[in-house]
Amino acid sequence: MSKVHLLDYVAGNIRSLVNAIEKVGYTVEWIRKPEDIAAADKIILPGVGHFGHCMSQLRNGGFVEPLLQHINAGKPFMGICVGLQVLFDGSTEDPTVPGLGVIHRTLTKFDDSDKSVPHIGWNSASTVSKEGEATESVYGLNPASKYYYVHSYCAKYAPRELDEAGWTVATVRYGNEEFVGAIARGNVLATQFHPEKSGAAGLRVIRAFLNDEKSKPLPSSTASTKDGLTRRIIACLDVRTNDQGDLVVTKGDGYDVREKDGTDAGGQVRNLGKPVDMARTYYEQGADEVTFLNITSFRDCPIKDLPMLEILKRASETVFVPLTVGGGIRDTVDTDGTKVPALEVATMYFKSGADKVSIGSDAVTAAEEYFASGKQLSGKTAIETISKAYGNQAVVVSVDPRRVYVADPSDTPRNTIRTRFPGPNGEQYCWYQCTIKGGREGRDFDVYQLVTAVEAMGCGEILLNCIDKDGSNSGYDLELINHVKEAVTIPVIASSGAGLPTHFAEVFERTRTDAALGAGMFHRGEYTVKQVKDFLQTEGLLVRQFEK
Ligand code: 1PR
Repeated sequence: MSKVHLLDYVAGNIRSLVNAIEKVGYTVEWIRKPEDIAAADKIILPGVGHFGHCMSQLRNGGFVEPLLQHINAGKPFMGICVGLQVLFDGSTEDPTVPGLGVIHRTLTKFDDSDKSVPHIGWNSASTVSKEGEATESVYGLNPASKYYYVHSYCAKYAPRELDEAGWTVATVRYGNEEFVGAIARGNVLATQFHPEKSGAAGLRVIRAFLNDEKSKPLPSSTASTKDGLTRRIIACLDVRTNDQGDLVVTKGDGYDVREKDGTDAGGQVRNLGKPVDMARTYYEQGADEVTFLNITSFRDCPIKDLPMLEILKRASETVFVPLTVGGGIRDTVDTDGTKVPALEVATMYFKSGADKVSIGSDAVTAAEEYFASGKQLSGKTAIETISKAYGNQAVVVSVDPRRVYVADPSDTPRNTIRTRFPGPNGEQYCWYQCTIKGGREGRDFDVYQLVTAVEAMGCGEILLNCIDKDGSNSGYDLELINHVKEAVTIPVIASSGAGLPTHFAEVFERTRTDAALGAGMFHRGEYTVKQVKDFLQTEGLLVRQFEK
């Protein structure tokens, strides 16, 4: 088998990239030291997290000069995400750290006054000529396809500096900003998006680079998709062991995952199927992301044997869209008494194929301490340590709130809203109480406080569940979503309550949510992800089409 050299200079999720390279028929050789570069024919440089951290890893490792020699010798080089960014002169993310200086532009942060940042989701990368027709496919790029982006900094598109320097630029628009989605010149290709997480469209780009297919004509029928971020649909699998010890996908209603049998203890744990098989099914139905939530955290299991690690390894071999894993991401004591920091737990998940980790209970505890300390950051929380190492786009906080009704806002110090759905005694106001331990323990702390604290700590996205709505098939809590969207600029995923395709249209049309999640309605086979996306398209909403 032909091979490609991979430079893993910064901890990150490269298992998915290795799986994607092997999927297109190549094997990976690792670059461990600078001398290995001279022996490499093709090199791929991945990268997640901070520009400065990645550049300092390259410099401290002695890789900069050999990489520039490889590029200047005309040998094939591909940079992915921060692996694209380091090709530039620099980035305002770390103004004192020079880049490799191959592309003479400086990256800047997205304007977050009119949109969520990071830019997370599926967007275009189009080399459509100024006359508007798509003429050629540069390295397999297709203006009709969508690709997965997750970044806060970008290279604004500047025709003079780039095109006149001989670069072919695939541009992409986010809000009112047009930036570089992919860029190519001679032996160099770089993508801001993650081709290894962009389904078949992304695999096509990796295959074209590895096969040295710089350009080929596009079918005349190719039409560009509408510019902009698609509506992101996420399938969520709550995972736990059933009473027979088997790992199953289950689903609660109001977080109660046991069948109703008239007893207080409840019946069997709902068994809705096998996690890896169901994840693949949802990928093939067009899910834009898949989330696994380990809802029992396997308390008596050695860390290295966590069943979710194996699930991620197997799922990432066939699911080429982002994978998030939650449940038990916190400082932990192993079964032998060894202390295992949250960062180490997260690293095990990233190395097993996760792209994002989701933190629930621990985030509430950290946020309470943040407020108790007068909004001082300790630098020691799971959120801070993991986002510092892997970038904020790798850290999701999962919120498990429930409504607490009050007759008047003055009845509580918590952040209240006026609700259109009065409480049991006609209360016109409510606040959203944070809970931990899967909803089993309520805290005197509200969701508005939680999300503002975790955003300050470096969380990149909010998974906004709702205990009152969970499993209800009655639609999302739109008031909760708007309440949270007023508090943060990071993306929010609406979760809990979806039962019909119209619920997805409703949440996108009546809130500013950045994504919408479904669980029970998919697991029970009532609707497929494709049916939801097809319905959204008929409603005029932009969705990504699954490509085989
Ligand atoms: O606290 O960091 O160990 O994380 C535990 C994680 O497990 C959290 O993300 C928490 O939300 C989740 N969790 C814990 N217990 C349960 C439970 O159900 N007993 N699942 C649970 C919460 C939320 C979604 C669900 C949506 C959509 N489930 O996973 O899928 O509510 O459901 P629907 O579309 O069927 O309405 P930590």
